[in-house]
Amino acid sequence: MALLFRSSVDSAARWRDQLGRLTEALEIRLWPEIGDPAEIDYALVWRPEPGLLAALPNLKLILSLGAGVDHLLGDPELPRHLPIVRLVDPHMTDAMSEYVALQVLRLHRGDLDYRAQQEARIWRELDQKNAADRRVGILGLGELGRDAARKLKALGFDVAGWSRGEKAVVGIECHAGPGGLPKLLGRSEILVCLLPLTAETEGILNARTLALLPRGAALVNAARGAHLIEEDLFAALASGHISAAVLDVFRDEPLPADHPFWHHPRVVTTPHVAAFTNPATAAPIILDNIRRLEEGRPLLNQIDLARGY
Ligand code: NDP
Ligand code: OXD
Repeated sequence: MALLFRSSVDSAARWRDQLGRLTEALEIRLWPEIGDPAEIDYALVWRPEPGLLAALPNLKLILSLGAGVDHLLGDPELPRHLPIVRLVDPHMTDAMSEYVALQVLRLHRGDLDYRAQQEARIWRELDQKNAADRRVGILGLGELGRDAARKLKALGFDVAGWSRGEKAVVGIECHAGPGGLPKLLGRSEILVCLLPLTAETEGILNARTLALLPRGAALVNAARGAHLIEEDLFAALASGHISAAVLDVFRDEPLPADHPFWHHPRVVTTPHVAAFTNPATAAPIILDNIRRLEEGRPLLNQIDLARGY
């Protein structure tokens, strides 16, 4: 059995070591040294070049190196008849919830204002709300959104979430579908985006939806840059309707050096690091799915191409 590893992130050696420690049955081939393409059974990939997967005639399964699969679905030659699985790793889920908690607390406790005051040597107490009086809304109640919602709830926040289908999550006010979106937005003083990028969710953070947030609301986008219409966020920040934004993901990554997000006083950026894929914890999960396929058992976290996630 042979697995092709291809990632736009420089992690190939770590993955080869990690997978090699767990199995001798799988020959790991690191792109571009793929040998005979007809010998490749599995492809473990992050942003593979379009056409690469279609050039593997005996491929059986495509495994995403991340939770998202939008990096695959843009390939016009994607072999759509093959199963595609995404990564769901509890350690990654914990990491995302840490990031969300950090940023929600930063916004809740006025950290940007205190940083600005420190810069200007101003000693002034600002208003302090209880977490129970702070309404947080989460777009996406999947693996990541549900965990973040529960952990924010445990910190005392008043949390609601939005998903495609109806959901019940203990302690969380749940909204669903297009009809539920205005309800979620209208109550969200801090809005967190944890949606997959699909045809339906692209550009969902736009002038119309931002306008539905209460005046002074703040945004955390840890999902995908293409969820956000950047010009609309700049306009909402300029008018004061949105008070601050924390952005981990961008339309262009790395964020271009001359991009205005870098020095906007009300924008915090991080370089797509909310939740890394960690070879040590992810490799056993990936191998489990390969074994499942070999043994004819159901795959875990297989995506639905029609839904796009
Ligand atoms: P899941 O597939 O588990 O959850 C997706 C959630 O979004 C589900 O609740 C789903 O609804 C909801 N959703 C999808 N489409 C719609 C829609 N049209 N309307 C309303 N709700 C919708 O994904 P994960 O939680 O595992 O991951 C979410 C995303 O986070 C990834 O796709 C990736 O883009 C991003 N991510 C970012 C990382 C980073 O470091 N910045 C790291 C990891 C992931 P339903 O439950 O009804 O299906
Ligand atoms: C992912 C990511 O989708 O890191 O896993 O963005």
